[in-house]
Amino acid sequence: MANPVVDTRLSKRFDKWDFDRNGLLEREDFEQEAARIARSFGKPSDAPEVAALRDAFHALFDYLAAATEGSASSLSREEFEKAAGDLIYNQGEAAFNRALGPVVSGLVGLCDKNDDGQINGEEFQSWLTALGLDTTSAKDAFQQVDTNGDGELSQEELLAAIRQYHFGQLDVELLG
Ligand SMILES: [Ca+2]
Ligand SMILES: [Ca+2]
Ligand SMILES: [Ca+2]
Repeated sequence: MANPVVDTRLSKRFDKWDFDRNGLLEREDFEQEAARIARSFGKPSDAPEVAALRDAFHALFDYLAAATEGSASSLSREEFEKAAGDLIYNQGEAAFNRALGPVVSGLVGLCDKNDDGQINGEEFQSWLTALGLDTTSAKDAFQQVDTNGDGELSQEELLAAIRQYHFGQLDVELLG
């Protein structure tokens, strides 16, 4: 399954999530990432949407840690790439959606200003900004993720785009 684009993307994801740059992914790193995203949306740390995103990142960490044979409290780069790679390439879409769904739903919760459960063009701009992503091609990125073309990004479309990104089938970054 190995392919250079795909490996680079997982490795980049590791660097991004290793918040304290100690070469290991820990629960604390995932918590910091959730807090950083919440801050960039200007949400207080005790807001329910922030708690939901933090819980989702915790659950994702626990999932990945449980999938490795070594220590359950941290993941080396190799362990992360193996566990995340297995989830993405071997376990199928349903397992991927179970693991990443809460994170996507937490992000939608923070971003969804008009509270309709979907992300429109304006909300998508704030998503990209909060995740530290390039907004210059936001319009093009939006259209690629909006596969049914209804002008809204559903959670299903966002999840599918994240999975395709890691398969190297789509060049839209959604998680930073
Ligand atoms: Ca770390
Ligand atoms: Ca919305
Ligand atoms: Ca859509």
